[in-house]
Amino acid sequence: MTGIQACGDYLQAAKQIAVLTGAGVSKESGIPTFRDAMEGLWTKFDPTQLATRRAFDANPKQVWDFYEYRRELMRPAQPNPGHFALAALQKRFPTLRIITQNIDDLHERAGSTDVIRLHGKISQNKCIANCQGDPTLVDVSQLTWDKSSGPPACPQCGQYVRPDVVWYGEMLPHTQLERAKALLEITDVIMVVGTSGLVSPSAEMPRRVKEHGGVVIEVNPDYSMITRIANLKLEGASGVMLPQVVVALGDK
Ligand code: BV8
Ligand code: ZN
Repeated sequence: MTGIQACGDYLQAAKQIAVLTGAGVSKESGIPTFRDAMEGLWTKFDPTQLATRRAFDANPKQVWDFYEYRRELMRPAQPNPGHFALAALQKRFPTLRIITQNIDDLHERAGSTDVIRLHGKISQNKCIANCQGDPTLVDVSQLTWDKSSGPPACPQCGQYVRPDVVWYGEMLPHTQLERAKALLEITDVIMVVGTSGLVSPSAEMPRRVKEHGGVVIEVNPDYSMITRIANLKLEGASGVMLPQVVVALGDK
């Protein structure tokens, strides 16, 4: 029996399937993973140092420009076969839910629904003070400001506008984290796709499932922090492996 067939059998027998995705699932859409070398002027920066409140407070323009650069990188990106395969699996197994660390919107654009987003959305911005409630989203396309000066001011309170993403050292959105925890409690098969398993608390989630007797399936071309606890590893790109799982399930 191949790994693909074994994966299909695990999914078929599952009572509740969760999928945890990371930057690797968007790699074949042309979005560099978080730990890929950054191109151009950003090569000398460590993203984990820039993706912090401290960096923003110290130099709002630098951090704002870092996100504008990444938004530019992401603009042409389209969902890839891996995203579409996950949407197909959710059609086949309607209670399947995706928990994503990614800040792009490719899962939703591929047709996945009810995605649990742990780290926010790079396409959205919010008032740094959440002056009208958490979050106070700000549509910057309606604002005019000197774009070379960095972030605009919140139209309500005048404080800075920032990307609606979770920075290192910041708590994850409470409702999303609670939804993820509740899902994991009833999950008996978790597929972990395209994550190095380096960032917490998402990195601990597969272990939670394992601890209460669940099965961990990893889809990743490389070794990761998840590999050591995986019951099954599909060693390869998600855009190649996941469509094969959908085909293997097709005639069952
Ligand atoms: C928190 C949004 C409580 C921003 C992101 C010391 C001091 C302070 C904090 C900590 C500390 N030690 C640990 C922490 C906690 C910290 C953390 O985990 N740090 C790490 C660096 C050690 N976590 C936090 O701070 C979190 N908050 O814990 O709150 C708290 C509060 C205060 C103090 C302590 C605790 C908040 C974490 C959220 C950070 N924000 N993103 C932005 O993007 O700009 S995380 C960022 O990394 C991305 O969202 C990304 O998704 C995520 C994880 O990375 P991966 O997705 O795994 O991507 P990566 O590049 O690493 O790996 C890609 C994988 O894909 C690889 O394995 C590769 O092999 C594979 N791949 C490649 N191609 C393919 C593929 N797979 C499949 N198919 C392919 N084709
Ligand atoms: Zn405000």
